[in-house]
Order: sequence, then C-alpha cells, then structure tokens
Amino acid sequence: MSIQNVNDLVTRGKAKLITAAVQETLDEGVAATDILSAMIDAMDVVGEKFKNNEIFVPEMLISAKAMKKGVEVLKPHLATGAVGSMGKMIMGTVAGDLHDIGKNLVIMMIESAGFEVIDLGVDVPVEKFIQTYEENPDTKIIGCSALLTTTMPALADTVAAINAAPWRGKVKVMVGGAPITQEFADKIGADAYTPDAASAAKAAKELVA
Ligand code: B1M
Repeated sequence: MSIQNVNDLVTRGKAKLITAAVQETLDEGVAATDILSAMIDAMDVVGEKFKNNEIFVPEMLISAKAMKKGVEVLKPHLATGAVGSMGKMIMGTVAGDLHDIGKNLVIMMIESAGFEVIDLGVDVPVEKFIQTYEENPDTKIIGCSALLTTTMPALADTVAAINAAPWRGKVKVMVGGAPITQEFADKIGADAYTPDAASAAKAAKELVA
C-alpha cells in the first residue's frame, strides 16, 4: 500500500478501504504527517472537481467520510502531548457552515500541544460561543473556523460579539479556515490567524505564554 493509494481512496471516497490502507502505509514506515498531507491534497482535488462540476455534493461528502476514517487511524500517531496542561480552549465552526475536517485537525493538534478543547461542532451560533465561555470562564482561547466565503460574515459577527463581551480582556480569539486571511482576521479584531493546523497549535501556545 502506498501514500498514493491513500490519496486515491480519499479522492474516490472509499471509506471502507481507507482504515486498512492508512494502517498498512504507517506499518511501511511512512510518517503520519506525510499521510495526512496526502489526504489534504486529495480533498483539494475533490474541491477542484466540485468547482468544475465534475462531481457534486454527495461525492464531496463521501470523500470527507473517507478522510475522517483515515484521520482516526492517524490520530494516535499525531497527538502526543499531555491533554489539559496548557489550559482550556473552545472551538467551533461558525453559524451556517458545516465543514469540520479542518476544525477537527486543528483540535487534534491543539490537544496535542497540551490544551483541553471544548468542541462545539459545526454551525455554531454566536450565542453558543458566548454562553460556553461564560460557563467556562477559565478558557484561555476561543477558536473559530469558517470554510465558506458566505460564512465569513458569521465569523466576523462571532468575533464582534466576543470583542463586545465584558470578559474580552481575559481570552484570546483565534480564527482560520481556507478563505480567511491575516488581513481579514485583523479587520474583524481577532488576536491570531493561522493557515493550518500545525501553525494553529504553535500560535495557541504563544497566545497563552
Ligand atoms: Co464544501 N466547499 N461545500 N463541502 N468543501 C469547499 C470549502 C469549496 C472550496 C469547494 C470548491 O468549490 N472548490 C467550496 C467553498 C467555496 C467558497 O466559499 N468560496 C465549498 C462549497 C461551495 C460547499 C457547499 C456550498 C456546496 C453546496 O451545497 N452547493 C456546501 C456548504 C455546506 C455548508 O457548510 N453550509 C458544502 C458542503 C460540503 C460537504 C458537507 C459535502 C463537505 C464537508 C464535510 C465535512 O467537513 N464534514 C465539503 C467538503 C469536503 C469540501 C472540500 C472538498 C474539502 C474541505 C476540507 O475538509 N478540506 C472543500 C474544498 C477544499 O477545501 N479544497 C469544500 C481539508 C481540510 C483539512 O482543510 O478545512 O481548509 P481546511 O482546514 C485547514 C485550514 O483551513 C486550517 O487548518 C486546517 C488543517 O490544516 N483551519 C484553521 C481550519 N480551521 C481553522 C481554525 C483555526 C486555524 C486554522 O483557528 C481557530
């Protein structure tokens, strides 16, 4: 089994075959991070095919399912830290947005960096972020993910609500997702933006240092 096979199985959405394929590739000595990169590349191909009307939402969905299964196998090889020692973080994908693979990878890396993460899931209303912080005032960072240009306003609304909260000075806000840029993050008043999961974990550590 090769890394190319793993990439191919994600592209074709072969969820039933992916677990064994990822395990075999790991057993052959391929690094978990390289296998993950191959799966992310596959999702980019899937996204391009969708954009070009070669595939449709159901195909994107089955590829996402295959990727999630593959990531499950990789998880113990990627996450290494002592969960909880760095403090608490709240994470969610903003209102109207159902994409969670990137958010889940960010959570995995952030847990690995030692944080305890409260995962609010997808399509998270602004009020839920606020309420969860107020129930967990020892939270150090709130992280918001947005994958659609159409949900960038929801990200801006979420950060605006956090910025208006009386406890704003006690928590840091981190944002990310494919359409998000440093410029946009600055404009909406977030404390940090990172383009990928590994840099998100590094930034989280720096934010609480
Ligand atoms: Co969607 N989708 N999708 N989709 N989908 C995209 C995002 C798209 C780019 C495809 C395309 O057209 N090329 C496009 C958005 C275009 C745009 O906004 N400009 C798109 C569209 C249009 C849609 C729908 C509107 C399609 C429709 O219904 N007509 C629809 C919207 C549904 C909704 O959310 N309301 C839709 C639906 C779906 C599925 C449900 C079928 C499925 C998601 C399943 C799931 O997540 N459980 C899906 C998928 C799979 C994709 C693609 C193919 C893959 C997304 C992904 O998982 N990438 C995607 C194309 C693409 O991304 N190339 C696409 C891999 C993942 C590891 O990367 O999520 O970027 P990513 O996360 C990265 C970084 O962004 C960053 O770190 C992560 C790891 O390195 N990051 C953070 C993310 N969050 C962060 C937070 C941080 C820091 C970093 O700090 C807090």
